Amino acid sequence: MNRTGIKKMLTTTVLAVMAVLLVFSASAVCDTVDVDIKPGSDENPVNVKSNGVVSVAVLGNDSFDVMNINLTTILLNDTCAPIHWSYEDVDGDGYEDLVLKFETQDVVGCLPDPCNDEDIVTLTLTGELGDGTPITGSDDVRVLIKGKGK
Ligand SMILES: [Ca+2]
Ligand SMILES: [Ca+2]
Repeated sequence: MNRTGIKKMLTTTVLAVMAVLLVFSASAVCDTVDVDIKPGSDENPVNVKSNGVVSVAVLGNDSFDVMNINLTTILLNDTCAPIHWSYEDVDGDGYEDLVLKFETQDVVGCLPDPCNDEDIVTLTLTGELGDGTPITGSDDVRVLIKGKGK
């Protein structure tokens, strides 16, 4: 084998290794899921003074069964865990959705500090499926600071 042949072989080997690495890293990427904070509301207002709960739906579809989600792995912005969950078809598309409830004050704790009235903040939900596949999805909320001083 001449010099060019060896060089060609090395290049091919390097390319093959890179391709394998690429496929491997792609498979480790999170599955993106549809998240709808406050199903039925597009504005998703969150009143920072509220002591209620914020509903967050993870929407199922023909290729994603929300039953596969490992509920104990779910976190909002890496910090808040849901206090309650149920399965219902919130958007009426015929596919069961997962509806999570978070304490509003826990969600407020995820917001940037300071936060201004009418700020739009993106919250990200993460979790894992039963087989360990990571999932992620996000939606925006509109911050409401009622009773603020002038
Ligand atoms: Ca919404
Ligand atoms: Ca649905």
